[in-house]
Amino acid sequence: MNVSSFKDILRYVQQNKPKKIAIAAAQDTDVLEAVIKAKNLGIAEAILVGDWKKIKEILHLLEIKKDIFQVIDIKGTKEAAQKAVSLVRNMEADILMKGLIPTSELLKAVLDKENGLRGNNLLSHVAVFEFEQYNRLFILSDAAMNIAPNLEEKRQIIENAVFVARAIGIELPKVAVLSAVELVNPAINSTLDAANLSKMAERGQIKNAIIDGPLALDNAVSEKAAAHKGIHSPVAGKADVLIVPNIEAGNVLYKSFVYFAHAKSAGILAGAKAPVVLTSRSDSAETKINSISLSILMSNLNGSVKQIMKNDN
Ligand code: COD
Repeated sequence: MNVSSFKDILRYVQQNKPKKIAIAAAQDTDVLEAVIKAKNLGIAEAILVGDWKKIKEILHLLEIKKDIFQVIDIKGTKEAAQKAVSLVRNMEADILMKGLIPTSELLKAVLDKENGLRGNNLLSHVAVFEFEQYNRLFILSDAAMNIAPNLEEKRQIIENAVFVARAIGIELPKVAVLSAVELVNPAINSTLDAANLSKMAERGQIKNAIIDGPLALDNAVSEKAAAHKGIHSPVAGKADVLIVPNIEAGNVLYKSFVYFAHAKSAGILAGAKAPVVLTSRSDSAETKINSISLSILMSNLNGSVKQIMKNDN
């Protein structure tokens, strides 16, 4: 599969049977609009877990029949999150999506050791971007979950991002571990981590990707900038995946892509037993559908990509 736009992802997931999304605290107009659209596109069904009275009012305002989705009436957001997580855990739903609930509350339910959705890896946020001037998708991580990852956490963040890259058809993704400069500077910790991660990849401690760093953003994405600096690297200027040093750098880069570069975007949590869609209030309707499509793609390929990675190890 070769994917170079969100339209390609949507077309791809439309070829499969609709997936089931469990919405935690579904009493949210934007989220309900997104799942109605996903249903109309034929890509998803939903189980609405939340305050039925409020959900009913929203569906009425949207002029949508109140019985189009299965509903589980739970008023408390914490309890709704636990129920939605359990639906995914018990495989009654394929994907978890955040409704009207604080992110931290949902993440607590997801991270719960006994009843959550933790897999063997760290959970991390993986964002995908489509820019008008590039004919390929870019991946950015972690802009929203892990605050100040250490070396081992960054290794797992890379693994999750590579998993998503391969799901969108980038067989051997080029991963740039970003910092402010492209030379190792002991005073800038992220340059040390980046150099270590590159070496770990060389030694086979991170598989299925070509990894290089430290790289600054310009020489990661612009061949001209890389040539100007005399950087000889298979990743420089050609990166598919951008790994940021911490959540602040990631979040600023994410928002500058959207606000200054008008990038189209999608985001999911990877590394869990199933994809988690964590859209925020400020996300456009298009971003919400892109994120749902991406989560469906991940859910479809979950088994096969995991298998591919297992075989490669
Ligand atoms: N993956 C797997 N397990 C994790 C992860 C993870 N990413 N993070 C924490 N855990 C586990 C820990 O090992 C531990 O067992 C348990 O969860 C609790 O760990 P704490 O005490 O570090 O976790 P919390 O609850 O204090 O914090 C976890 C959050 C994800 C809530 C925290 O990291 C956070 O607030 N992240 C930023 C979220 C945010 O504000 N994003 C911006 C939105 S755009």
